[in-house]
Amino acid sequence: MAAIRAKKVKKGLNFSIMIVGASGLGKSTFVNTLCDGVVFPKKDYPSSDKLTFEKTVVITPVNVELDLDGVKLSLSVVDTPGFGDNINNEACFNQIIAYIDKQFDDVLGEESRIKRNPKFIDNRVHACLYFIPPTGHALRELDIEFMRKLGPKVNIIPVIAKADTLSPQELIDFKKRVVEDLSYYKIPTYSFPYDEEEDDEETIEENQHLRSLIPFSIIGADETITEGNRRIRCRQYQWGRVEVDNPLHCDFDTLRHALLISHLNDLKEITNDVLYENYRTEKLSHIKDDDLDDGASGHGMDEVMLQKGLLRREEERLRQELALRQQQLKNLEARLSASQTNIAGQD
Ligand SMILES: Nc1nc2c(ncn2[C@@H]2O[C@H](COP(=O)(O)OP(=O)(O)OP(=O)(O)O)[C@@H](O)[C@H]2O)c(=O)[nH]1
Ligand SMILES: [Mg+2]
Repeated sequence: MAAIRAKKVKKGLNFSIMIVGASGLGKSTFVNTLCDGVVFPKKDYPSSDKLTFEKTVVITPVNVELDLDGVKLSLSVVDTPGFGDNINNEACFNQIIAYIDKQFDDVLGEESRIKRNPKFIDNRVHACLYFIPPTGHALRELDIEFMRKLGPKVNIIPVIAKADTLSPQELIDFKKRVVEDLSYYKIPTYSFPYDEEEDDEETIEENQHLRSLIPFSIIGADETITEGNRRIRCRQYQWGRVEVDNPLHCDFDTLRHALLISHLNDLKEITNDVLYENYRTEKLSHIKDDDLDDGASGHGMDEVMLQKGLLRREEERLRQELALRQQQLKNLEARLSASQTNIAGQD
């Protein structure tokens, strides 16, 4: 398993994550912290004496090239507008879900083409970080509803935003309550799956540890200080500072490693083999139902075209397979007749 992973990692990788959550929870700051650079610059507003982020109002995918110990990772980060202060959260939800669906549809469309487009870019979202506000109470109805909608389409990783605003004990209690809620409301989240029989002990232990950290506590910061030759990313307060990369202060570094290194392939595989496959099956079964209901002239011409495309592709695949088999048969016959000639010659 590790060998296969290492091989894939060497080739250069791409990965796509989405950041979702209520407004002002530090989503854009997190992106900058994750990429260790300024993906979203701060703006200087005349009404304020502080530099601050521009509010994210549209879904913004950005591509960032990262170098992880010599391994190139092309990371697509999809920042989404914060919801919660909005009268119409529904519109915001729909916009986010439509984005995820659109990436699935693009792949489905591409698969149905006879000739693949070499320039096609697969933008399916492999992981969605869901930012939970650090209320210290429990999950809000809004969070439950949204995560339940998102869960069947994307690997959700719940995180507690601005974890530095809770005391260590408050954080422990809050995490416990969130875990109870996730289970009680049957919210499908990415669970760092492992197989007791197939996986080695180290993998099982690592995954159990990561599972025990859900929901990951997150601190985002743009500030960096230097102590000796140590570069520290932190938020400073009068009483001291909280360090982003210190596992004693929050789970940021552990989550970053899991996302971008250790579990990147697993998240991609689940996206392709389970989430996309479910989406595809459902979509195609709808096409069939629609055809039965309305006949081919009914609504959804795009979908009829899509189904025709899939059939055409299957036909092409069978034709190619037939040609290959015929060629193999010819080769076999040629070898057979050559060996018969040889035998006749020996006689
Ligand atoms: N205490 C604390 N503040 C944070 C943290 N992360 C970000 N902030 C601050 O929270 C404010 C909002 O941060 P943003 O990153 O713009 O939040 P956002 O979720 O992108 O906001 P919208 O785009 O409006 O949804 C900024 O002033 C940040 O400096 C954190 O981990 N802890
Ligand atoms: Mg933002």
